[in-house]
Amino acid sequence: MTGVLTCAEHLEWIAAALERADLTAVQRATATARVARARERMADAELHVAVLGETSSGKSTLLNAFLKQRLLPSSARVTTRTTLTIRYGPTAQVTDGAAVSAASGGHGALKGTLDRLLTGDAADEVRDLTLSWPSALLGEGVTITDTPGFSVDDAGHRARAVAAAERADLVLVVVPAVAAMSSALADFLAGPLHDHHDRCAFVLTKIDLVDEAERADVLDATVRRLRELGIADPMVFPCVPESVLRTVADPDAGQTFSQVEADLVMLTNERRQSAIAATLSGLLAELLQAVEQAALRRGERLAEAEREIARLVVPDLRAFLENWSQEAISAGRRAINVALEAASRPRFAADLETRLRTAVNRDSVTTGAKMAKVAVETMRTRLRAEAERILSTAGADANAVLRTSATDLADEFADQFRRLARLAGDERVPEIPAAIGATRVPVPDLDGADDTLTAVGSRLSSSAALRTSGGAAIGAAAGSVLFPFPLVGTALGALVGGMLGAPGVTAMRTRFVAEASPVLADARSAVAALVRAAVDRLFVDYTGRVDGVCRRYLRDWSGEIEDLAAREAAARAVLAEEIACAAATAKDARERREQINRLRAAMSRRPVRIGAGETAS
Ligand SMILES: Nc1nc2c(ncn2[C@@H]2O[C@H](COP(=O)(O)OP(=O)(O)OP(=O)(O)O)[C@@H](O)[C@H]2O)c(=O)[nH]1
Ligand SMILES: [Mg+2]
Repeated sequence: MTGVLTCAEHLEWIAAALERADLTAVQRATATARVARARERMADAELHVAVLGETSSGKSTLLNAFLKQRLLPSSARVTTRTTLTIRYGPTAQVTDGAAVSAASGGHGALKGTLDRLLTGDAADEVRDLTLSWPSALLGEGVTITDTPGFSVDDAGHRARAVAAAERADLVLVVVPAVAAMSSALADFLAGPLHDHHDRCAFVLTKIDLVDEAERADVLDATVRRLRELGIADPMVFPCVPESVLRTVADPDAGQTFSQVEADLVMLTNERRQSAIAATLSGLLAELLQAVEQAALRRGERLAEAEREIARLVVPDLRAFLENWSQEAISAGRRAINVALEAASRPRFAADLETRLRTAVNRDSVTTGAKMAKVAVETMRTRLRAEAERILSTAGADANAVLRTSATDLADEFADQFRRLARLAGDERVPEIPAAIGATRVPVPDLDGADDTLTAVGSRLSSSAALRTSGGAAIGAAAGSVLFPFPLVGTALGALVGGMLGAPGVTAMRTRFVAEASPVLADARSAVAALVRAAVDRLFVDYTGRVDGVCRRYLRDWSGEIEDLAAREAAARAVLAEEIACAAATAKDARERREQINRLRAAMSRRPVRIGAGETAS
């Protein structure tokens, strides 16, 4: 932005920037209304003066003084209930914008209508109440608006006063000399008038109610107070509007008010251009602030989109799946290990030996052959059951882990896909099957151990040779079949053979159990090795299934992901441009606002003019 631009140029720039801005419906409506008002203000050459003050401060009386007759209702109570604009017109008449009522005619008819519309219940209904008056008040092309007291909260009095203040180019704030320090005035100056101090002038009324000797002090105190309230060099016009209306009683008083009126006419004349420019620049400054904020918000949203892109991992689908598969594999490994640890429970060894002892000590077990048979049966049942338990636990746990991992993957993938699609300008939601469902992780068998154990048991129990004579050879053969490990098989076989023919069943049982224990331990570790081997195969199967999941994702989604990633990259390039554009708009709006504010400050710098008014009288 270079040079000093005109309001019209600023306004066109603002309107275009607002078109592009991301605004909520409410923000857009406010901005559109402001632009319309700025356009209206530019097209309108009239100077709008609003008279504001607390109730009974003398606003309507001041206007009556300008009108030179008691036309507007005034009283010591809350009187004016709605705004009335007085503008030049060839004939005296009252119109209501909503055309509810209109009146013209003599003083009495007008006064009656104004009384009814301004003070009665009708005041709540009327809109744009206007009094046309056949002489220009405070100069050519000036409209003056009387307002309800801003100190009255009821029935929208304050709201109407605030609206009038916002529309005004120049505000005459009526301050009664008898209560110049009120907190209601301080609040109004700090609130609705806060941004309009440069267009306020103060009319200190009712100065006749202050002792003559104290008038100068009251004026000084009022100026001091206004400075404290943030008005750098307040223009204060002390006067007695009532005096004009009492001309019969006090002809000189009317003359002194005329001086104040002449000062105000001069003020409106002098300040016409700058006041209108101040109104316009105030509107433009507000709009520029809205544009800057919208641009900053947009920039922030775009930057967030960039950060969002940086957080996405799915565009590199292989890496995304690799990451998942590593986690799924270690989770599966952990689950399987936990199941395997249970295999080395010492309690199981003790339990196996107790069972063996109980089986051998049964009354029916009196021969070596029977002992061998029950030993094999016990081992078969228990070892088999334990091995199966371990394997099925490991299998089920691994299966559960894989199912959970696959569901997590599906969720994470769907989420990432959606975010990527959105960034690429696509609102699609992918349909991703929960991946694994009820698929069973197979439990590998124990390499035929069950068949083997069954065969050995039946052969041992039915072997005539074992029942009658020393059967070390047969026992060894049976043992070898029972467990395909030379050490265990041979040891058990030799044990069974050596037992046969020993004296005394009890001694034989004791010896059998003692000798059988280490054999059992060996059998257990042989089965444990079988289990470990089976678990290894289970793990291989598990990792294969994890790979299968990854392959399926690659097969089903890599094309789509590549496509979305390419579109997102294109969108990102546009985004980068938009971010730069939003930042430039924000900067431009800020600079324009600063320029306008500088101009406005320059316009409001002027010599202190404190009207001598009627203090001198
Ligand atoms: N003595 C004296 N009385 C005044 C002066 N100006 C106004 N008054 C009286 O103060 C009272 C209130 O005046 P209004 O003009 O009705 O006051 P207002 O600010 O319009 O009041 P609302 O319409 O209620 O907001 C009336 O009784 C006036 O006669 C003045 O300069 N001197
Ligand atoms: Mg009034």
